[in-house]
Amino acid sequence: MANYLIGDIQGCNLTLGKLLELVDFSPSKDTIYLLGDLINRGPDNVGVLRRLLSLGSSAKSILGNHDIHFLSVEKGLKNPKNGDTIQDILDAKDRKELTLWLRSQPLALLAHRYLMVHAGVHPLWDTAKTMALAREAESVIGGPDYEEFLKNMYGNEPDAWSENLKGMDRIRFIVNVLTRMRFCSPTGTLNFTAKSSLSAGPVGFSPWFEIENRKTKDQLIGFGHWSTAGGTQKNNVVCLDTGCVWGRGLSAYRLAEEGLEQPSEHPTQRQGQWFTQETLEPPVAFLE
Ligand SMILES: [Mn+2]
Repeated sequence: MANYLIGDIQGCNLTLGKLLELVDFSPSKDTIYLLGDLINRGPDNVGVLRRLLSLGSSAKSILGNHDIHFLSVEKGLKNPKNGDTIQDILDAKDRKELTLWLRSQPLALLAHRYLMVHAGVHPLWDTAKTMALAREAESVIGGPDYEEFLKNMYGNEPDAWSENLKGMDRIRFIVNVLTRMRFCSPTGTLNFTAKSSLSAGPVGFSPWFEIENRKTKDQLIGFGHWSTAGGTQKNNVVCLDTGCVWGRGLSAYRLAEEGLEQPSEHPTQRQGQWFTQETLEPPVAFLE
């Protein structure tokens, strides 16, 4: 009965297979939690999705920005971007089934004491609020206003949270936090101008998990999305994006069974065990 958090797969199905062998994954006993960006930039997106579907309830996924981007390309609302590799899903005979499955995946999960998101958690949201807002956005992505959402989801505004946000502005903000956020101000303003190293944020902004008084500071959180933060394990957060598609590796973090942890001042450090499979796919540069 092992539970694993796994970072951004991005179509690296071969590496995912090897990682599951490495941890001796048994679908009848174990559960893997995939932290979003299941597809894109890597070579075998169809393979990843079919594998996850076939694993049923032993693989639980959340959506990342690349997964949602695919939905808007699939719907014909966006052209593929330079470096996108999602054509294999568009050409697949089970395209419709795979797309429907993606649309029904959540934006956040709460399991084994971990809050799981692709990118981050807003400093003004506690765990219950985060889950409630994720459910709000999921019902739009999986519901009849789906096309309206895809038409309106691109954009960095609004950049601050207010309970009064309504309609697509509200949904866009929720999705931006959960699937794209990296840097944030202490009062919760988002900034999307910087993407690289943790220390290279714009003046006045920090990585979201370093905001001192964020409301989830006592909540264990697993996330992906930020390959330069991959392996980070502090402030109760653990970042699983270890840059598989950039030629580095795909990581799984085995959660300790509840009640069996060793006491430690750093809850994430007493919990998990890391496994990393070196990337087996060709470097992403060769795919572009
Ligand atoms: Mn991402």
